[in-house]
Amino acid sequence: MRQCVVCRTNISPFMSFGRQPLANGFVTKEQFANEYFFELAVCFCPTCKMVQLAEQPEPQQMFNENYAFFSGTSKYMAEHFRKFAESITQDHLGEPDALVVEIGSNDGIMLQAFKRRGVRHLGIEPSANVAAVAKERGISTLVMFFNADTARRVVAEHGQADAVLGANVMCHIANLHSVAEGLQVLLKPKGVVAFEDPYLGDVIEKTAYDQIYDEHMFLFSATSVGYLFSQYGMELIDAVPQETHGGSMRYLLARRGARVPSPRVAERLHKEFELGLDQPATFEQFRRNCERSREQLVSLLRKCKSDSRRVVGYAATSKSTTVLNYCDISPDLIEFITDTTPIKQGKYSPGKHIPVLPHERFCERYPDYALLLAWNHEKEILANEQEFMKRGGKWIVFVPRVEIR
Ligand code: DWN
Ligand code: SAH
Ligand code: ZN
Repeated sequence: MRQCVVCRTNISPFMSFGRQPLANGFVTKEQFANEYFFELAVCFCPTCKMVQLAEQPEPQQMFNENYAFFSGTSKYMAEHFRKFAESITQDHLGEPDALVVEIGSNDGIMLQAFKRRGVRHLGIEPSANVAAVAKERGISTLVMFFNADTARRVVAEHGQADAVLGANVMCHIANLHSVAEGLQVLLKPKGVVAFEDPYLGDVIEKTAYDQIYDEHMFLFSATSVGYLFSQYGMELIDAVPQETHGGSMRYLLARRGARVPSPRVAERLHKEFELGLDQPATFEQFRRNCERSREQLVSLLRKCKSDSRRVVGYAATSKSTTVLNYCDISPDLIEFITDTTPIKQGKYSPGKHIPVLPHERFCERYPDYALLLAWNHEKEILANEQEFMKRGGKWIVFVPRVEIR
């Protein structure tokens, strides 16, 4: 038995993905013998409705000076963050000398839009290598983990913030209580918090189980986010669906009574009730859907192999670590994975040790099939890979269902 991180109710896992390595733990051959593994299991709390990992590696083990994910690898995401910054500036930065703080600012992909507008900004980013890229771009960055202590330090040095932003970071932080306390400290009385993360509703509807890996400690819904922050004198004032990362939700929060909540909040809570996101049976069904997806993907890849077809993985995403390890997909089924990130290239995928090679290697000799491991970037990738398709190349996808396209 474990206790829910949010409300301390006793909980137990509804499913396990077995032994998993760090999702971004790309390794050299010398590191194979000492690779770290942990049990990736997921729990649902019937009281506060938070979906959470039973166990997460230490934050410093995942987020450090060798962090492998650089946000700037997707042009579509850069455009998404430009629009995010624009909507915050228009709707929430009325005050002169307003301050924007971003948690998990990575290489500065979002803050650069505020910098360009001359808005006072600060990024809080513990992974020193990605933070260094942001700093080179002239973006003020504090290389620290966000928590209540960090928030107090920021307030002492810069004052309170008009907007505190986060993308794909809140769901990474196990100590949500310290985050919520930190937001209480950091936010001006009329300030706004806006953060987005992969949405539980999309994960369930699309059987997108690859959103579950070490870094993703939580799968949020409006219901669970509202519950958590209500304990800290804050309320959900909006919930806006996003297409990014295969289906995300942007949550806007303010101090209770400071803003009038949008009718979208009540509508979303009702939709989540209809979807059964508060019911254990929904997660039992999800587990069965994952098992079926695994069987279908493995038998499709085995068939490709017996037909002597070449299959290459496209994009060495964090998400793919769960898929490859859960489905036990080794280099006998996938020749290599192509990825544009220099620090992943020349290394091997976590756990299954599939070689990661630069994009040029993909173009040099197109395979028969590309397994679309970055299915969330499908539009961008297909636009770039017209030539592969012209030459008869096909995509194997597994979300929302296993199929060849
Ligand atoms: O939440 C998180 C999100 C924001 O980013 C983090 N925990 C880690 C990471 O997750 P991911 O690795 O699943 O992210 P992406 O954006 O789906 O994948 C990016 C990877 O795909 C990079 O290694 C670059 C690669 N890529 C590529 O090789 N060619 C991406 C695109 C768009 C491409 O055309
Ligand atoms: N916001 C970017 C990066 C997401 S990856 C984007 O959406 O593309 C998650 C980032 O959060 C990593 O850069 C990681 O180092 C950072 N992070 C993890 N824990 C954190 C914490 N406690 N405080 C601030 N950033 C954190
Ligand atoms: Zn709970």
